[in-house]
Amino acid sequence: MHSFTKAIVCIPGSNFADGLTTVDFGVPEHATVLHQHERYCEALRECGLELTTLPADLWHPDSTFVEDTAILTPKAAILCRPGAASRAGEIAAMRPVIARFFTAIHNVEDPGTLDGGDICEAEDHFFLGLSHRTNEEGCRQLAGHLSDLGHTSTIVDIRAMKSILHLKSGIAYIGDNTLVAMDEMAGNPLFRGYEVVRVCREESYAANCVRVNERVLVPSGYPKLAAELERRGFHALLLDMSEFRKMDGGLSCLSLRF
Ligand code: CIR
Repeated sequence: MHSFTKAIVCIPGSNFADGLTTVDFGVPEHATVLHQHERYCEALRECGLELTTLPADLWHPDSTFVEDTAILTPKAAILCRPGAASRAGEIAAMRPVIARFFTAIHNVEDPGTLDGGDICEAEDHFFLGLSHRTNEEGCRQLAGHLSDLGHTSTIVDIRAMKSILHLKSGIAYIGDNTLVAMDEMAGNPLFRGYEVVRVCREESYAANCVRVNERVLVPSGYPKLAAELERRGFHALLLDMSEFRKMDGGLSCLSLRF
């Protein structure tokens, strides 16, 4: 798995709680949101990343979930086209930031929609989640860009899965040919050939973990997965994500790593 040197993050706004959500875990507490975000940023720095921190964007309460705005590969960036109308404007804000670091920038065009949370990079292969946010045309356009860049991809249809918003709510690639997958997805034949760490139902939320250089960031409060990762030789770094979970957000969504 290639290593990362940089990440982009965006401070959650005071209206973070006005963002989209499908779960009923209560209203995020703003001071705790900020504290958890700060700790997340610190963890990325501990993993050796240099951060670009964008100020809160009050026009877009979901904008702290920067991962949904772009796909960053070693060779190029592909700007997404969010499936949720309230998030469309996040792309215009992200474009100049991405342009500081990437000369090759591609776009997903209408009628394609694509959220970064649906895209799981596993070395040279990408899994493209077909979801209620990312449509077939979005997948088709992205597959074309990826193919031009020398990558292969396969579509994973998650539209019938009520419990997850994005593909990466349910799976993560953590290097060493290993996928972490929620129980419902672990047996998917598309993942044959990978070591699959199955996440039990009670710990489903933790399937959204992130390999960053020597560490795997894992939400705290899911001890079985953390122990299993350690047993397999991965080094878990635990982060409290309680407030982001209330807005359907996972660990991966809070940064763009490259
Ligand atoms: C949304 O519904 O778009 C946000 N409240 C949560 C986005 C989470 N992003 C992700 O899983 N990649």
